Amino acid sequence: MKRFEDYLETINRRLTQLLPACTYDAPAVCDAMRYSLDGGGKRIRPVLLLECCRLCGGDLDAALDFACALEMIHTYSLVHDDLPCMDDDDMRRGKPACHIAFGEATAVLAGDALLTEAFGAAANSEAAKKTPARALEAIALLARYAGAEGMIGGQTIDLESEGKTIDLTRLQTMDRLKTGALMRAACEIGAVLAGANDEKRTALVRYAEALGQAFQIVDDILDVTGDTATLGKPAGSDAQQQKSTYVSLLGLSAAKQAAQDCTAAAVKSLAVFGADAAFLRGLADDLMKRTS
Ligand code: GRG
Repeated sequence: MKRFEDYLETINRRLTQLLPACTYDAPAVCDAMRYSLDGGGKRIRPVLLLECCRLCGGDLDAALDFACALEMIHTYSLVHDDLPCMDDDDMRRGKPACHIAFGEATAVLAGDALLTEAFGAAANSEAAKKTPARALEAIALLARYAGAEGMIGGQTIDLESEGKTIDLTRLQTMDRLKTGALMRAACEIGAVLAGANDEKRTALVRYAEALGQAFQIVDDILDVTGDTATLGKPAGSDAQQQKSTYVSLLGLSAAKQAAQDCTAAAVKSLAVFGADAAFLRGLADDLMKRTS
């Protein structure tokens, strides 16, 4: 997928520029931030943001720092999720987790700093200069979807649910917040920055919700069927932590069917864009077939 690679290159180049140079008085935290952000990540969320912006006729250069901000927030969530007080995982993106490489306290600070820098990047973006009202709305969305009403809320349900069996409705709520909220942030912010009309914005929100659900179901499946080397993070950790997942509640075969159904729903929601949404359709299919 040529367009994916082009986005990836642009995002990675800009992330490197945005990260504070390690000439600060506190280089350890900068090293830990770079280490966690560098390489290994699929960059799905920033790619989604840029593509949704393009699809709605927006300015990609202006939106780029929002895309990077979202990846910083996602990366902070992974750094904190791996901490001993959370999932206590030693490996992430194919290398030792941040707290293993830099120590727990520095990993907490690196996550905090990535979250903070993300809002700085959004506030200082080209979009904020060119279309300040849209950028302000996008910053509010970023806060809402990353916060207690979004990803943090999902992580809270996750922690409360450890060692218990939760029902499918509760699992879906958890996934909608923990995983879906940042997917929704990506698609909705892309639309908002482009000044999309309600019809297009709603279509992209529906796409994001179904895609986020499919993404998490595949994550649950890979935790059972994948191997640690390919995943770049420990396989089997859901069962080890006695977490309820799509696979534990429905079984592998029904979970695979659910992932296909959600992917089909995501694809269907793009009808308003016609042929121009081919990239997003292909992305949904590729994410369902992913191995890591
Ligand atoms: C601890 C603040 C805090 C939040 C935790 C997102 C999250 C909430 C935890 C991460 C662990 C996890 C399994 C989340 C579900 C979403 C998910 C599958 C994340 C992994 O996303 P990928 O596969 O990761 O896009 P890469 O490394 O490719 O960027």
